[in-house]
Amino acid sequence: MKARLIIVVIVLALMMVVMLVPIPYLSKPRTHHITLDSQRYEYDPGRLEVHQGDTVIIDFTASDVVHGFYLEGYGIETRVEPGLTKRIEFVADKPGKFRFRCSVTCGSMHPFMIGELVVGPNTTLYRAAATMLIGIAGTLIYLWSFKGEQHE
Ligand SMILES: [Cu+2]
Repeated sequence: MKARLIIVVIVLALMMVVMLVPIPYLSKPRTHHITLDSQRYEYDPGRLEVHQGDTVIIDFTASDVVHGFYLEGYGIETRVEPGLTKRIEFVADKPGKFRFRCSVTCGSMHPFMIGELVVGPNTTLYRAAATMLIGIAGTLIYLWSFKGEQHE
């Protein structure tokens, strides 16, 4: 009897820990302020990393000629003239990898002017899934603890 109570307490405690222990940096939505420069035929930086739910503010500039920014999956498009700054702001609500590419024909290698936005998973979802698994495992262990008794 006592062993069963201990199982229940341990399982509940584990669920609480997984659900509530803060993981700084990952838990809270952040605002990323990114300066993205473009010139033939690349973006600097070429890869942006955020997490789902984060707000992304991009100050988009061009160093040589007019360049564009088209973000696949999010359908965001803009262009900027050299010397100017275009602000792009959005919430990264879709997880996954998305390419962004130049939408202005800027030269012979223009089709290869591609960057990547990586939107990492929402950790709240992972926590919920982990909590559920612990709950299921705990329930199975609890039920299994009755197994021997029924035959006695
Ligand atoms: Cu281009």
